[in-house]
Amino acid sequence: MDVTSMIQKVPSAQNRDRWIYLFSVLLLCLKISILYKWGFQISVQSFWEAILLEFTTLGSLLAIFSLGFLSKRHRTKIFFTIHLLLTAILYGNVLYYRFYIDFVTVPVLFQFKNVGGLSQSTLELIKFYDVFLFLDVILLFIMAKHRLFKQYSLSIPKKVGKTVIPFLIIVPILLSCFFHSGFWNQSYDKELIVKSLGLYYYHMFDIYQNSKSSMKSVLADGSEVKEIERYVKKKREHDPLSELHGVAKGKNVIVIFLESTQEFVMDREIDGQEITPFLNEFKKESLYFPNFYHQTAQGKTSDAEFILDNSLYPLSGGSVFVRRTNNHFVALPEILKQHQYYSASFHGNDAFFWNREIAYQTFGYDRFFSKEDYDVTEENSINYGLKDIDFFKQSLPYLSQLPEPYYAKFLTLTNHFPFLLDPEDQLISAPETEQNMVNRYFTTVRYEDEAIKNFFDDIKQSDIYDNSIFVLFGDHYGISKSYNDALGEVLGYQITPKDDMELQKVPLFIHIPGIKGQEVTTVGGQMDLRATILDLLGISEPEEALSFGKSLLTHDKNRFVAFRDGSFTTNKYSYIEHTCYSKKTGKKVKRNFCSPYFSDIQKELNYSDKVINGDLLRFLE
Ligand code: GP9
Ligand code: MN
Repeated sequence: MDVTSMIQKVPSAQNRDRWIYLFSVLLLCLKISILYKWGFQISVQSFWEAILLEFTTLGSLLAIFSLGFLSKRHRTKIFFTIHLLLTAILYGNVLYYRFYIDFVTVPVLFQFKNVGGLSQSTLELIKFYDVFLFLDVILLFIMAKHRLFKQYSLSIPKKVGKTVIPFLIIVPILLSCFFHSGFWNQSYDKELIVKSLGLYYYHMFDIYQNSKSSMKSVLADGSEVKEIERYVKKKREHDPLSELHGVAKGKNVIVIFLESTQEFVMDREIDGQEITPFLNEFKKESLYFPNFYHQTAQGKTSDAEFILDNSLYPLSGGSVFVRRTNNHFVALPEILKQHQYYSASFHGNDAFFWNREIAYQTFGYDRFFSKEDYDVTEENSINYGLKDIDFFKQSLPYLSQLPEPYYAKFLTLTNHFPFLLDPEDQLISAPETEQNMVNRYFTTVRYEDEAIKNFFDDIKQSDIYDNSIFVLFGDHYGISKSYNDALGEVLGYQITPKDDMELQKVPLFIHIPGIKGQEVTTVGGQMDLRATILDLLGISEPEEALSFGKSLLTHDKNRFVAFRDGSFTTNKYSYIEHTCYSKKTGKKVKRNFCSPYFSDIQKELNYSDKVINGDLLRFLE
């Protein structure tokens, strides 16, 4: 390289643009590299993987910033704007990741209000040290304004500019795609994509994936349905009828979503006081499932609702409630309608939240009792809406007027991040970890337990109780991985990756008046709820439905619970972050113990995506 050409004079404006270009790319690259490790906890397995990630990120930045050179004027302003925009995208990801341990996807932007929007939940996630993430922006601004470095001319020989920069943009990404070729098939594993492409190429890939999936429903011709049908049939083949098949025939089905309630709260005390005194007793009179997992993703409660009603996997990006309400579905309300059931959902929040008012029409609900059906005042509401105790109180008169038999779904709300409670509703003292959010969680769960107790006290006074079965379950986690240190303090052990999966257990109770309580240890997930309810009602899955769940009351040693990111658990093994663990010993074991499940799990997640993205159920009518 001709060094003298590096120091020859170039026109001053051009010179400033080049310095800004160089610094923008390098500063942003440095910032992201730090965040890969400390902000996003990307687990790189080897030195080469780490280097590739650095270079793909550098390449993406060079590519994006190079666009500025397409303009002949205002380049400094353009570089600065790009820098600001990329920093905003980065910070958006940092905030989202802090709670959800996940990366932003295009659909998340469309459901912005539902992931906290600009509410207290978001403010809770902002930390004072975040200002450091904007230092480079200030530095660049000063550089541009005061024309720092103007005495040093930055000249890049044409040859170098034409070869080195394109080389840096293209070669690392090609190498990385080759190195991580698996991500094409596992495009639901977002950490793997970010690891393979770097954050900014990940976002481009996500935009590409989303536009592709929108096209899928236009292009689908139904030819894929047969293969999926075969798979579903085979999965259910040889399933014996459960002993409780049809035991609840014709009864009302009352489902209660326990907001953010995880299994670890059961039978646990804080300062000698039970967190869930009612539920601890209730489980003795119910079928209780201690090995039941939530399978939700970015759609949170709406995913739990979608899974329950459709027995399909949620999308890896965004919520079906928001993205796919024009599809044809064969949801639980529709199936039950064929058996003369009326369906209603009850929720003390706005009807538009999670696009419920539209989604419920798609799924066949007859009535949605939302915020406007309740008397909501400053005193009886907190956080997202009506307090649980008032919610149940005000819902009962509506419930008793529904035509029987009915399927009624209650969505509780008070135990929602950031777990706010008025002092008069705090029924136990909070633990005293350094994370207030974690401490508050236990008090809102205790409040929720009280609300459920009141509901059952009231309902037992009416004849609804004897004519109904009750299904109560946690919709998703409340305490995300980010708070593991504080949570570990309360639970009394240090949380490791394998514990993370066990912490995704949520309590499930099926209470059938007249049937003795027992613990059912089957390993299952929310995907299995619909099959279990239909099993109890003595109704079989309709021919025109494609669903992947299995009744939790039938025995099957090949069961697995697959999660949206491709991890899974069985009665013996758990597969987490590409590592196989024995559940008995908690130790890593050889991959071959987990590998027999790989193919079915990948198939199921892909088939489910195909059903949703291709709107395939319309071909089965
Ligand atoms: C709000 C309720 C809670 O209406 O569904 O939403 P979440 O954040 O848990 O999905
Ligand atoms: Mn929820």
